[in-house]
Amino acid sequence: MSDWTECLNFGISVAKQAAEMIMSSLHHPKDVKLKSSAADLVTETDQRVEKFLIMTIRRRFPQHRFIGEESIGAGEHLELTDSPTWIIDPIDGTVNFVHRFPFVAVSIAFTVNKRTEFGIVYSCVDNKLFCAQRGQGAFLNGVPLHASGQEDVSRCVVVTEIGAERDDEALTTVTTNICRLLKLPVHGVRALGTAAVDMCQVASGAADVYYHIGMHCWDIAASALIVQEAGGIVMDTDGAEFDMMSRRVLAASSSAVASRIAQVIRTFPCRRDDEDPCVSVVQNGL
Ligand code: LIP
Repeated sequence: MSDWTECLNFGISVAKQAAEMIMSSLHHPKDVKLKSSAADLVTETDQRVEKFLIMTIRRRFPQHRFIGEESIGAGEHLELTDSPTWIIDPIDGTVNFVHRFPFVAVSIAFTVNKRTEFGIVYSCVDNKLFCAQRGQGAFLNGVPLHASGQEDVSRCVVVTEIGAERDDEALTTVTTNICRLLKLPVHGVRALGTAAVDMCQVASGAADVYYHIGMHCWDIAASALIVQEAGGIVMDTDGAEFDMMSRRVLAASSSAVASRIAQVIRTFPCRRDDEDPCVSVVQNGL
């Protein structure tokens, strides 16, 4: 079995440098542009950090491939192959970054043969480095992480996101899901504005559930492995096997809680991350 520790250590070193770039820009004026909706933002810092990460990693590992949020946003084709691939969100929580809401993270996942070998989530404001290497556990600043193991859904804290979609179907689904969970009941529902950090709360046991419809592979590829290596469950929102390209995820403290949440939440249609926009337009007659 290959050991990707050298890549992991290099990934941690560049994630820390990226976090310094983000923190040095957090309190400065930002050039903000819109992407898919009025709530889906990008700044020149997002683009500069992603360019730094890809250039620096490519110089060290020239044969590796990359999937970067802002590169894809600029029109690059998204294809996950068997090659060693770095899946990068340079600033997860861009809206938070623009508003200086103190939850922004660098998220870096590394896949080989389409399987995540390690994940890194660096929460910049509170200097929390979450990381995991397949089969070797999950850690927060070097201390082992363990999911809560909670099996009673009525004793759960649930983390989710409103997301960037603003159409009626998405907003109705998102708000109805939150109401259905509150009526179960659960102890509470939280949203930090960054999927990666949201999901790491399940790995640390500070939350018991994270679910989201509409996020992207770069938001959750790293934190999905971190949850799994911390003993948590990661699956699709209907209980099927997790598929990082599906734009749906359910992470939980236990199978019992995961199954109960999967019964309650509903989804809305999202184009897969790896779906060719032209093909789906033709197929759907859009
Ligand atoms: C964000 C996610 C967050 C979601 C936002 C956005 P970004 O990613 O982490 O969970 O609610 O709509 O997708 O765009 O800041 O990298």
